[in-house]
Amino acid sequence: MTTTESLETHFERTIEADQRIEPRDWVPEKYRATLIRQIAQHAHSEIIGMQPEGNWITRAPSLRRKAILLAKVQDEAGHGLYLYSATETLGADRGDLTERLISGKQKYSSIFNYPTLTFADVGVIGWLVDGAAICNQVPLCRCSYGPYARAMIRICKEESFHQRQGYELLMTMMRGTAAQREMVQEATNRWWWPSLMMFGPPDGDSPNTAQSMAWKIKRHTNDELRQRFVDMTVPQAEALGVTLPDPDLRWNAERGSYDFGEIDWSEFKEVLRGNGPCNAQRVAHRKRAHDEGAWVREAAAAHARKHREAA
Ligand code: BYC
Repeated sequence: MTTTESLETHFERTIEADQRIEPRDWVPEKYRATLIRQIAQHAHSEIIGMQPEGNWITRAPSLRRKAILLAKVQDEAGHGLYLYSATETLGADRGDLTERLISGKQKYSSIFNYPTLTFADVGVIGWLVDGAAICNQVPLCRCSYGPYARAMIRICKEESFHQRQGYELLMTMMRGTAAQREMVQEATNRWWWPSLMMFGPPDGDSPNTAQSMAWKIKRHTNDELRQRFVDMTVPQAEALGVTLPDPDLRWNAERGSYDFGEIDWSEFKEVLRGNGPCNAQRVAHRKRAHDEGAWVREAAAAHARKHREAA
């Protein structure tokens, strides 16, 4: 047996036995590339995801709401940083990944290309967007790659606070005036379908799912998780008193799940092509922040160099 064969066998046995692959282990190049692609996209999503909600920090209606929103947006920065660190254990370079984000070579979640028009959007993002994120990310705590799986455990705990703060905000607004209730309904109407798109293309059009499931990076398909999210969210909408904007949404007793209407996949594709309502703004803002931070990176590098030389 050659060394590569034995390394490959070790990799396959580790996956088969449901144990974790660690940075010291040999992995097939495609496994490494798939993980870097997915984790980098995830990290970029957390960082770009700070923008839509960050838009409301200076206009939060009370000190309490402002403190909650600040904490949530800061958590997202933290998630981005853990995830960039996880890509570094695979040999990726953080500066290079940022460059790929800014130049449009790497994606981030479609959901963050929609505008936040009212303060109800803050609540609806917590409820639906973080709710969808939890559905997608809890299974990632069992991902075969150790550093990613461990980062996801902490991230999921924080996401569940994010989801609750959103739902609590919406509950408060629904107990308020008719205008506030209308704001919640209108925000729900805008965010519902893009939230369903977060789970990715339908299984038949998902080129990466089969291999990622075989490697136990993904534990469920895009459609399975989307269905789980719909089933979880419908009773929450009822408790809240809002209507989900889908006339085809109904309980299917035979399947034990909700049927739902056709998703507009042409909209999803357009957003991925860069033509969503806020793509250009989101990337330009990230680029500006990166350029403005150049002096910090230079100073940190000079400081590290000085210490190395002194040692
Ligand atoms: N948006 O073969 P598929 C958050 C791409 S952060 C854009 O199914 P895969 C939060 C996909 O990358 C939420 N692109 O791919 C933060 C692939 O393109 P490439 C982010 C999408 O990887 C702040 C192509 O379409 N969560 O929750 O097997 C505030 C074909 O798709 C999208 C994560 O990143 C999309 N929605 O499955 C609040 C979770 N969907 O790369 C909340 C980790 C698909 O081949 N990621 N694409 O050019 C995953 O679980 C998987 O990567 C996905 C896609 C389920 C997203």
